[in-house]
Amino acid sequence: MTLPARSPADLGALAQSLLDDLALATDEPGRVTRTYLSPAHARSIDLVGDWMRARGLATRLDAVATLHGRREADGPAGRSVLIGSHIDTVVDAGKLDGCFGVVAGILAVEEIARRGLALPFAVEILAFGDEEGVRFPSPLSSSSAATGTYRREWLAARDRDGVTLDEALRGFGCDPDAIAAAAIAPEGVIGYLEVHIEQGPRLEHWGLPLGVVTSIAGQTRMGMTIEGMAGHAGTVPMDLRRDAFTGLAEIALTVERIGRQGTGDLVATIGKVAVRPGAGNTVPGRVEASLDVRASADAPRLVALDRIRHEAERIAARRGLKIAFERHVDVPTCPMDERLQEAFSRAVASLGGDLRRLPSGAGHDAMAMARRFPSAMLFVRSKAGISHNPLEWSDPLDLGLAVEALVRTLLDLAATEGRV
Ligand code: HGY
Ligand code: MN
Ligand code: MN
Repeated sequence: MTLPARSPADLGALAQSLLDDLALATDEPGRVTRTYLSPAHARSIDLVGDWMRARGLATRLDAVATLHGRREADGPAGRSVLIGSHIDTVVDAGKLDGCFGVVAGILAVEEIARRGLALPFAVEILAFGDEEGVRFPSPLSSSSAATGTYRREWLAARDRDGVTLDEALRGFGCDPDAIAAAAIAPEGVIGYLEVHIEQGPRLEHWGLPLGVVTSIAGQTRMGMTIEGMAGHAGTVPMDLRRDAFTGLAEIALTVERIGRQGTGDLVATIGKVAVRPGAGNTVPGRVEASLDVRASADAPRLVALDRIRHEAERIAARRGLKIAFERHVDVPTCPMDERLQEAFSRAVASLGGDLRRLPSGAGHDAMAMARRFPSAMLFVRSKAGISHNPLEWSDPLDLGLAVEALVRTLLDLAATEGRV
């Protein structure tokens, strides 16, 4: 029995209601914070898993707690199309980042079934639990497991309570020793599609609801540790101090200056700082800070990193401080698959309006998935480009258009499957 196709407005309203429900799965009542392997992550797996099962998808959890929802092909078993994104969030997040990509996949698969349309391939929806790398310095770890590129050293990483990722996985009922089995064989996969909010201002500036992603900016994420000497705020003279925080402050302004001077839309950010011992009447003896450097081309990013490191070491030496860097992430600029970009583009064009392609400054699971599968992304307009912020918002009509575009992309791939 076929049912009338839902309009983009209806699809968008439905997507928004699911996202509103998912946002209630939070570790911090009153705001959206859902970190990897937390109680909120467990609740989100139950909720999204219910949505998948209610729509006839077979669900399973892999060794790194990625939730899989699979719809088999109509007819003889063939290859599969992967659709996914992440359901973990940053601290005090919006409702859309990552989560909408999973909701869009679920609604697109449902919509194809409602319309009585057949797909000659399976569709597997992946809800990744660790894209942001907020609880552990292990961004993209879930999608890395899906592509057999997991870094075993992540398992020894500790969260702010000293719990290792290995312990957290086992406490969650997962088996770190089975991570290799989480890798999806590339032979049977047509490609990976990710629908995601733009998290930037371009589509809004162009007056467009959707855009096709050309490439994802390379990024390097590091930890900086600066050691000085803690001391009494009332007795240590200013010229005898080895203040780790003021050392970081000078380094932070240097990072900003180098970021501003960079090319290739270079950006450089210090987003997280821990000052030790953290007492108001004590000269800071130690500071731990994050460093995040990105650019749409690899050369400007690598040049900036060298300059930052060199100048930070000079500042530390002049101030009698010791500085150490630890590299957590180093991913090159990631081009998206041309054939899948074309499929997304035809789908967007069929909805009317202009078609624009754009690079992504934000990182995504598609960077990890592209290591093993042809991968592509579709962006949805973000109001004022805001993200990683509770003010993050996209017009539900735009969300519905994205779901409809994903439906049409799957149908486009269905039309060519078997002939490629
Ligand atoms: O940091 C990023 O680019 C992504 O939001 N995890
Ligand atoms: Mn994010
Ligand atoms: Mn994201």
